[in-house]
Amino acid sequence: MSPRKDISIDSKVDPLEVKEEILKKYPAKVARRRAKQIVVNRVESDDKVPEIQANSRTIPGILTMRGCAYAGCKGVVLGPTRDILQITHGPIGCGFYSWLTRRNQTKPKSADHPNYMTYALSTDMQEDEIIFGGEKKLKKAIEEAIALFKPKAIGIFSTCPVGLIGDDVHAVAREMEEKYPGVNIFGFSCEGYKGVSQSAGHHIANNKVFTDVVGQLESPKEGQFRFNILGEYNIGGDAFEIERITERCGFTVHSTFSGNSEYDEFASAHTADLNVVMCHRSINYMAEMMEKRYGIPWFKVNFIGANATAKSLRKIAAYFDDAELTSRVEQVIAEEMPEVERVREEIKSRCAGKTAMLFVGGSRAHHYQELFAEIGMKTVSAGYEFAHRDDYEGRKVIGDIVIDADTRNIEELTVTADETRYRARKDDAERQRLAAQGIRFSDYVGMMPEMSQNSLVVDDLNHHEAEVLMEKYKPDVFCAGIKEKYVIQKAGVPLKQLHSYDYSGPYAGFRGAINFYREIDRLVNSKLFHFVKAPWQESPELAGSYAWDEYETRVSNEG
Ligand code: CFM
Repeated sequence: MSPRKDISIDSKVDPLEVKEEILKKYPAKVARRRAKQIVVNRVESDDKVPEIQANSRTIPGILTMRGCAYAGCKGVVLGPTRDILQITHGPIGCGFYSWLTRRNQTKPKSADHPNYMTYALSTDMQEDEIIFGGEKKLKKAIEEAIALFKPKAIGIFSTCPVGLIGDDVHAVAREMEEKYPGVNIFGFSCEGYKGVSQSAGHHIANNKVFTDVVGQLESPKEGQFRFNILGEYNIGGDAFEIERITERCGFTVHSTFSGNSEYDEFASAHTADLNVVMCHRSINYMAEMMEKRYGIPWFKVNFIGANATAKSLRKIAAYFDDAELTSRVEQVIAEEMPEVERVREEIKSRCAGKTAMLFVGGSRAHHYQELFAEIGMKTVSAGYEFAHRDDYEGRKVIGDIVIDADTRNIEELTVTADETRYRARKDDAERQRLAAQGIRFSDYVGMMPEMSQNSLVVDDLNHHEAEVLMEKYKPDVFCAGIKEKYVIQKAGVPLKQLHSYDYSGPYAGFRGAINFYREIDRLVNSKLFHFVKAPWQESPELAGSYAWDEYETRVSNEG
């Protein structure tokens, strides 16, 4: 990640004015709250950036881009694992909508290895269960699933009604495990309402995988330089490209949490010698807990962007400190880069100076700025849907984050060193040697310190705000998801989906960078979007005002 803080955005748009324009439409109370989540970026010498409010409840009535805790747990963290049988305990809609929609891919090691990812298993809760309880039906579902699939492990995922009616999925898991001792059965209290967004579901998933899966098997993979990749989910085949590169370099990726992964890899992940973290938001908990219990250090990497990929490979090589490994890594970079550079130069000539906006999840809005910068494009505005302050401002602010009731709702595990299996992988001298090479353990610098001065950072963006941003900045491309895609494109701005990649990918690694450059080139240089006229541009819109504001004014005038 190259610092870009000295590049000011050369634009006629005043971000403060844009902020005012956004807030103008809101009732006073809403405007006050949203003002704290919309920040003009200022990077000071020590990477200090302004405070942004994040990970707080969305104001009712606002059309947020966020998802739920169930989505974060079942869909995001566990979803890409192919041989943990996943049962959604709840009404059928939750299971259906989390069925393959994320485009995480997988490749079983051989034809006889199981892959349950194409299935959607649900207890299909009905009114009867809502009234009389659903535990019986869940037990039946587990027995049926074991008879059909004979899985090693089963995860039970709770949806909102489970918590509301009080079904105890953990008791069911224990009972079923006693009955079927060969199957590891565990439940997740990831009811959709559990947090303010899917971020809560990440934490719940991390906790359970850590307590019930990691450490269950002592079967290290062969290889001298073994590490786990945390927070890489193989969307559009990203993990395949990362595996291709790391294999060429001579590394052994022990387990990916959780792209293209399987149960045994999770269960023995504690035997690896390093954890590298891609998506900090979704899996920092696991990295921290594995370090405390097993002594595995972690640092942040980024395989989005060719330069970032090269930098990350060098960082991992430096950690293992082996001359032969280092020269192999250099050789791979030297072989991969010429093609990347050839395409990059060609595309840069057509894309340089154009502008992008990124509003995605909890890490991609940061990582993808790297790819845009490589083809000379500027990120004028960006934000996360559900990230926390540390993802914006860097982990240095963790101590200052006020823990509210919503966060307290999610269990924070107390983890201590494992009596027999704790093994510090690096001593102080080694850590100092690596620190001298710029390797910062247990750290994430955050998005804002690497963004341009005066760029506009918006947390939990909504439709109204997106419309103002488009009108004011007229960006050449807007990156978000399917919920935003058609509203943005009808307004004449191309939208690139950075969740599902619009049925394309991979975008990680060297080949992924080439794919991305080419697609962005086609999007921003297409004339098509300029001919688009949205229905609301041609016929007048209905306008409304907030009765509450008028009422408040009247009351205060009368009072
Ligand atoms: Fe991490 Fe993700 Fe993301 Fe995320 Fe997600 Fe995703 Fe995302 Mo969609 S784990 S935070 S909850 S990088 S599903 S693979 S694209 S919002 S930016």
